Amino acid sequence: MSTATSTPLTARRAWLALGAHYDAIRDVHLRELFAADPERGTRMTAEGASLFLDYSKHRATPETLSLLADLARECGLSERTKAMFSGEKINVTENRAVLHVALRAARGTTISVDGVNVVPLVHEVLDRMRAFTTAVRDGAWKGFTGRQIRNVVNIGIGGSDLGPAMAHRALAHYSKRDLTVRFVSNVDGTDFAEATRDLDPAETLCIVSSKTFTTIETMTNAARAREWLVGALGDERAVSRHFVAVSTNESAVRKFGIDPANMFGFWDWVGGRYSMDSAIGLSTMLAIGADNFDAMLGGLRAMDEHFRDTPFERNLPVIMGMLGIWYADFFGAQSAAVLPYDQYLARFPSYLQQLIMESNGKSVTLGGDRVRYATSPVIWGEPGTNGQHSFHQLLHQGTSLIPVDFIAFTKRLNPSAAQHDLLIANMLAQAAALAFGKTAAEVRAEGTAEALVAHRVFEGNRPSSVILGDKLTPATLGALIALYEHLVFTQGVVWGIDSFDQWGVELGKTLANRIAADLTPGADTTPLHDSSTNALISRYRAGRAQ
Ligand code: G6Q
Repeated sequence: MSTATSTPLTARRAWLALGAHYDAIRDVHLRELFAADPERGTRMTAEGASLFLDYSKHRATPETLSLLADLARECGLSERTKAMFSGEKINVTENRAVLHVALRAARGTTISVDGVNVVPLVHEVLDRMRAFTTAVRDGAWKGFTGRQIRNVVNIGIGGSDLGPAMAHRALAHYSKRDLTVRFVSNVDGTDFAEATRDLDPAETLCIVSSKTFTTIETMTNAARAREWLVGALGDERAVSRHFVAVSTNESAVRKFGIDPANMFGFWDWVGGRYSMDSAIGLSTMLAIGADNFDAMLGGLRAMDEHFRDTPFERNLPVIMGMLGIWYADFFGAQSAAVLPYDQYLARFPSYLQQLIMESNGKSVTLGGDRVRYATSPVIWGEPGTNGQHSFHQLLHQGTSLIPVDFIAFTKRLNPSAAQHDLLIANMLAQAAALAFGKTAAEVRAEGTAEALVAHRVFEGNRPSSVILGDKLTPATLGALIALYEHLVFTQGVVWGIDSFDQWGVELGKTLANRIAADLTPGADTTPLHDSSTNALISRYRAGRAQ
C-alpha cells in the first residue's frame, strides 16, 4: 500500500481543514448562500456523458468543493482510479481485479489481467449473446416442441437479479413487447409460482444467472424450473432448448445439465453488483435487442471516460461522491434518498441499495483496522411524485438531514407533454422547497393562525442534487449506472475500505444452511442454537406439522 493511503483519514490535512470549515458553515442557510451569489444556480453545475448535474442546492461553497477535491487527491483517488482501470487487484480481500469498466471497453482496447488482454474475451461473449438473442427474438431459436419462445424467466439473485430487473423496467420503452420477461430471485416458492403461473413452458426460456452457480436460492429455483418444464414437456432433452446459463462456473453448469454451448461466461473480476452489463444482462439484451444493449454499453463507457479523464472539480461521480462524504462524516447524515422523477426508473433505488450499501457498508479499512468515521449511509427511495404523498413529509419537516438525488429527463417517452411538465414542475418544487423552505414570517403573512405557525414552517436548508438527462435511452441509463458505480468507488477510496467484497453476507448463509437441516422433515434432534432460535424452530416445526 502506498504512503498516500497509510495516513489515517481523520488525520489528513484536508479532513482537518474540512472539520474547521464545517464549523464555519454548518449554520449557514442555503437562502444566504443563494442571496450572496446570484450566479450560484448556474455556476455550481457540471456535465458529463450527456448528464447534467446541478449541485447548487448543497450546503457547500466553492471552498467546500475545493477542500473535498483536496481530500480526494490526498487519498490517492487518481492513483486508485488508474489502478482500477489497469486491472490491478484492488479488491484486496479477495485478491481480484475490479474491471467492470472492461465490460464496456471498445473493441480493440487493451486491458490486461495477469498478462491477458480481457477485452477480446468480453467481445467474444457479446458476439455470442448477440447471435443468441437475435435468434430468439426472430423466432429462429425454437423450443423443444417447435414453438417460438415468447417468455423469458431470469433466475438469479442479488447482483444476478437486481441489475437486469432494474434495466428491464427502465428500458421497457425499447423492449420487444411480445416477449414477456420475468425475474425469479426469492427462495420463497411463491416467487417462481407467481412468475410462471400464466406461462406456457413450451414457449419459455429460463436463464439461470449465477456467477458461482452454487447460490442456494438460485439453484433451488433452477431445479424447480427444470421440474416444471420437463414435467410439462415430458422429456429431459427439453432442457437443452429451454435453459441457458450465465456463469463463471462451467463444470457446475454442465452438472446441472446445461450444455456449455448454451452458457455465457464472465469472469471473477466482475463483481455481482457490477455485472448488469456482462452476460448477466442477457435478459436485458433479449428484451431490448443487441443494438440497444450496445448503446447502453456506450453510455457506460462515456461515463467511464468522463470519470477517468475529468478534473475532480468538474467530475460528476467525484462531486457527488465527495458531497456524500461531506454529509455522512461531517453533518452526520445517516441516510440518503434517490428519487427518480421517471416511472421507468421505479427499481433504480433498489438497484442502488445493493450497489452502494453492499459496496460501502463496511467498518474496517483495507488494512483491517476499525474505521473511526461513518461509511455508507442507508440508501432508499421511490419514484416521484408518489413519494410526495408519503415520506416527503419527513424529508421536509423531520429531524434528520437527508440529502436527496433527484433524477429526471427533459424529454418524455409517453403522452402527454402537459403531464411531463407537471412531473418536472413537481420535482423542481420539491428541490426548491427542501432548500429554501418557508419562514415563520412568510407563514404569518399568509394569515395563518399563530397556533399553527410553527407547524407550517419549513426550515429548509435540506440539500439535494438534480441530475437531468435529455431522454431516458439505453445510453443515458448506462451513463447513470456508471455515475453511481464511480461514486461508490470514489467514496470507498476516501474511506479506505474494500468496496468490492461482501463478507457481511456470509454469516447468515452459513447459519441458514445449519438451521435448514433442523427443519428438514424427520429432523427430530434438539436444535443446538441459542434459546430464541431453538424455541422458534420448535414452534415452526409444531405449526408446520398441524
Ligand atoms: C453481489 C453479491 C451478491 C451476488 C449474489 C448472487 O455483488 O456478491 O449479491 O450477486 O449472491 O451470486 P451468484 O451470481 O454467484 O449466484
